Amino acid sequence: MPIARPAASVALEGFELRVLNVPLVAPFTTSFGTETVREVIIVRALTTDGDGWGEIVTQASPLYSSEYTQGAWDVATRFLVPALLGRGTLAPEDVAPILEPFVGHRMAKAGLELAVLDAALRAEGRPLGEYLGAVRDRVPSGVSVGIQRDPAALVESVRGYLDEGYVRIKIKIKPGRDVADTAAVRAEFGATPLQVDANSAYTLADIETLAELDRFDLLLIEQPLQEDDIVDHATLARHLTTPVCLDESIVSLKAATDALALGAASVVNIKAGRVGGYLEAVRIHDLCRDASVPVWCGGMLETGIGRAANAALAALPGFTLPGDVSASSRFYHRDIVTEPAVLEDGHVRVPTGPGLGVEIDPLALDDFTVAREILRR
Ligand code: SMG
Ligand code: MG
Repeated sequence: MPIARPAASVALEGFELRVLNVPLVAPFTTSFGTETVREVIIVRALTTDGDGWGEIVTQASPLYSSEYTQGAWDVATRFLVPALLGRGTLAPEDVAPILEPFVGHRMAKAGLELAVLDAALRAEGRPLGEYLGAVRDRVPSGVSVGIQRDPAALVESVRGYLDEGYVRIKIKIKPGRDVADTAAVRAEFGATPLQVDANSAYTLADIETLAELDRFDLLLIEQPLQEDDIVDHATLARHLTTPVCLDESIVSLKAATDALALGAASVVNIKAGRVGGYLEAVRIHDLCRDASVPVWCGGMLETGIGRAANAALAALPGFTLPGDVSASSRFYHRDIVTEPAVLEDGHVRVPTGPGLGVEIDPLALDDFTVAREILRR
């Protein structure tokens, strides 16, 4: 369903942007590298009716996508924020059209849109979940497990998450760390819903290796090939019994439409940052729902701000698979919100307060801030 009732306009006074360095509880390793600190941009929209918060989910280096933190900071401060402040009074639904002339930079746009949306909804006393069309008050919680030292260490890591109650396991794979790792987890945890994520680490030359994963009864294989390999993903999908899910490739409603038309994906990972905002994310959800294609909510190691918004998004009816919407403690000892998301019976609650429904912990925010700039009208 498209957004049923638009949000009210807000009068923008400015934006505050901060780069945060938030330590991770443990290193997180994917096919493209290892992170020990989450470098992220937090946005605060300053309006005459109060503040709103958003998160730009870029990483320090352009390894997951072409976007990265310093690039997002530059484009936001140089082009995107001035365009929004130039408009002055605007509704959250106006943000994407105003920023549309600037090519790409979807994560930066998404973080700004979320801050405006949060400000508008807080002023109206309306929860984000209700605005987006949530139909659940809690969402099943999956966990993304990074590449470990060896398959035995991976099994122990997975065991810990299952003991905590996570209802679905995703393991990261890369060439040389795929079949044996998946086999080890499947052998130890027979009935566990399991999926793998390659973060674009393969080519069609690896098609027979990827086909070996078919015997592990996986929910899906996520983004085996490059971002723009849509036709190759379709070729691969015809060769595998494991459903192919796209993450990096789905950068917009148009990309999702094309991928489905070509048979490149039978499952879609929706990340608001990657597609330019929560409103575009809802449009992709609607497209997939109409096409009976299951979707799930991806994660970008969000702080409590983005994590609250992801829980709201994941509560829409088409999100029929558990998402990477974990408890805050999966990544952080200390979050920047006063009530970080917790795991309850394998689920994360959808906040019910106005806007994001979470409050910022100003001390934590200050402690993690490494750069700060305020732009005013
Ligand atoms: O937030 O739980 C999370 C992270 C989930 O694995 C995750 N995200 O490709 O899906 C993905 C990755 C992108 C970030 S990797 C550093
Ligand atoms: Mg992924």
